Amino acid sequence: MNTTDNLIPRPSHVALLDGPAFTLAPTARITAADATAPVAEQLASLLRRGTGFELPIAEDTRPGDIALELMEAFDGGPEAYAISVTDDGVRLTASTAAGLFNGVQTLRQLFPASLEGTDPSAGTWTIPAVEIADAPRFAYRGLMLDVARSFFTVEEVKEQIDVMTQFKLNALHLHLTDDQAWRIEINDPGSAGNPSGLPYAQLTAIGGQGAVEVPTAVPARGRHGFYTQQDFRDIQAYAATKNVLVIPEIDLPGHVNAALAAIPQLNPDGQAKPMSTTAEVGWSTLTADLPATYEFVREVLNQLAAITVGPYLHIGGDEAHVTGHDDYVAMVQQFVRIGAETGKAVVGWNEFAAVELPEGAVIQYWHGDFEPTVRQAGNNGSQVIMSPAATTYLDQKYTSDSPIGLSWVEGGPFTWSEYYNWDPAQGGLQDHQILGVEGPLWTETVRTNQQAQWLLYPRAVSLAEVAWSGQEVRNAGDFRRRLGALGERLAMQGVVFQEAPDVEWSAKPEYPFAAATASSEKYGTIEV
Ligand code: TNX
Repeated sequence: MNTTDNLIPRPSHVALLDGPAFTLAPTARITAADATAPVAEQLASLLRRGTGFELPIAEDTRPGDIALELMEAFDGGPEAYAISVTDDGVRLTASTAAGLFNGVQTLRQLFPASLEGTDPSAGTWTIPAVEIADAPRFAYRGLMLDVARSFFTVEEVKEQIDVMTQFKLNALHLHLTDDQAWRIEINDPGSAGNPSGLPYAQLTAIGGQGAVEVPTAVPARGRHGFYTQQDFRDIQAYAATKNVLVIPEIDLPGHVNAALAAIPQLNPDGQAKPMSTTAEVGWSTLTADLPATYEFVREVLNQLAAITVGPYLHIGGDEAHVTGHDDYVAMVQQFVRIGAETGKAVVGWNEFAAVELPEGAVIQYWHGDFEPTVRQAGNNGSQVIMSPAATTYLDQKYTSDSPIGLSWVEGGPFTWSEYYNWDPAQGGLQDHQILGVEGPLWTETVRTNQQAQWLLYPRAVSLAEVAWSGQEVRNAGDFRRRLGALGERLAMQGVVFQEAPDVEWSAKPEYPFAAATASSEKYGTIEV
C-alpha cells in the first residue's frame, strides 16, 4: 500500500518520484542541530517505539538518516514544512519548530500503520520516494473541551492533546467555568487588591465541587475537580511541546451560577445562590449595576492572563438569556476593555459582537445571526473562529440512537461528512478574516476520555482537514478512503472512534458503550 496516498489532513503538494523507496534501517539515525533537537527527540521516540530500532540523535547526516533542518528561507508561513524522501534518506525542513512538528506528523503517517503499535513489530519501514511541500490554510485549528460540565484531569487533557496533534490541530480551548462548576483556581488577593472582600478561593472550594447531572449520561453525574494555577501552567507547557496553544475561557456574563454560588457579593441581594446540576442554559447572569461585578471580572481576568502563555483570553458572552440587552451591552463592553487591558486579545462567542470590540478581538461564530460577525470583521478587522454548530459541534449525536451526545442542533445527522463538506469562507467572509476553525466538545453527556474520543473521532479529523487543507485539494470521496485507512492507526493507538457505516475501516475500534447501550433504551433530548 502506498502510504503517500493516505495522508490526513491532505498536504498542499505531494509528488511521487520515480526513484527507489527509502527503507529505515536499524542503523539509521535522526540528525538535528540544537534548535531542532526537541522535535527530533519526539520523532525518535515515535519511531523507536514502533520499530524497536535505536535511532540515536546525531549532528552530521549520513546516507540512510532522517535529517531535520531549520531553514529560514522556506516559504509558506511559520507552520509550513517540506519533506523529501529518496532511497538515500529523508530530509524534513521548516523555518520554525512548529513547522518541523507538523512535518513529523506527516512523516509518521508515511510509514506503515504498524508503526503506531506499542510492541515493536518486525516490519519493513519503507516510504516511497516523494517530495511534499505543505502549509496550513488557517493558523488556528482547534478543539474545545468543556471541563466545566464534567471535569477532565490534567493527565486526561494531555492524552487528548496527544491524539489531536497527529492531525496538526494546534489550539485547545478550555471552557473553564459555567453554571455547574468553576474549574480554575483564583487566589485571594491581599486586602488592598480586594476592596469588597470577595472570597475568590471559594470559586474552586465550592464551584470546583460542582458538575452537571444528566440521567442519560453514564454515569449520570459529571466529574468534579479543578485546576490549580500550577496545573494550568503544566497543561500549557505540555501543550507547547506539541505545538498546541491553550485558550482559557471564563464564560461571562451568563453561565455564571457557580460564581454566584461561591461569591455572595455577586448577587444583588448579597445571598449566595445554590449550586446547580441542571444542563439547562441561559438562566444565570451577573448584575450590571453592581460594582462587585467589575471588580470580580478584573481580578479573575488579571490572574488568568498572568498564567496564560498564549495571546488569547476567551470571555464567553453566549446565551445570556436572562440578561437584559442594555445590561448585556453595558457589562460586555466593560469586560472586553478589562480583557484587553490585560494585554491579551479577547475572544468571545458571536453574541459579543453586539458591543464595540477592541483591536485584535476575535469572534467565535457558533450560532444565530451571522451578520454582526461579518460586519465587525469587515469594519474593524476582528478575525473569526468558525464553529458553526451544524458543521463543527462535536457534542452532537451521530444519529438519534447514539448512546451519548446532544441533539439540539438542526440539520443532522452529524457524521464525518457533515463536518467535512463545508467551507469556512462563507457569508462573505474571506480567508484572511478567518483565524481558523474550532470544534467544541460540550460535555453534558460525556464523562470519560473514551466517551470524548468516540464523539471526537472521526469528526475532529474532518475539521482538521477543513482547517489545514485548501479547498482545492479537498475531496469527500478521497477523504472517506483515507479515513478508512486511518482506522488501523487509531485502533493501534487505542483511540476510540465512531465506526461510521459509510467508511470501509481498515480496523475496528473498541466500542466503549456496550454496557451503557444495553441498559439505556432511549437517550433523551436535552433542551438548551
Ligand atoms: C450551547 S455553544 C452552549 C453551551 C452548551 C451547548 C450544548 C455555546 C456557546 N453555548 O452552553 O453546552 O450549547 O451543545
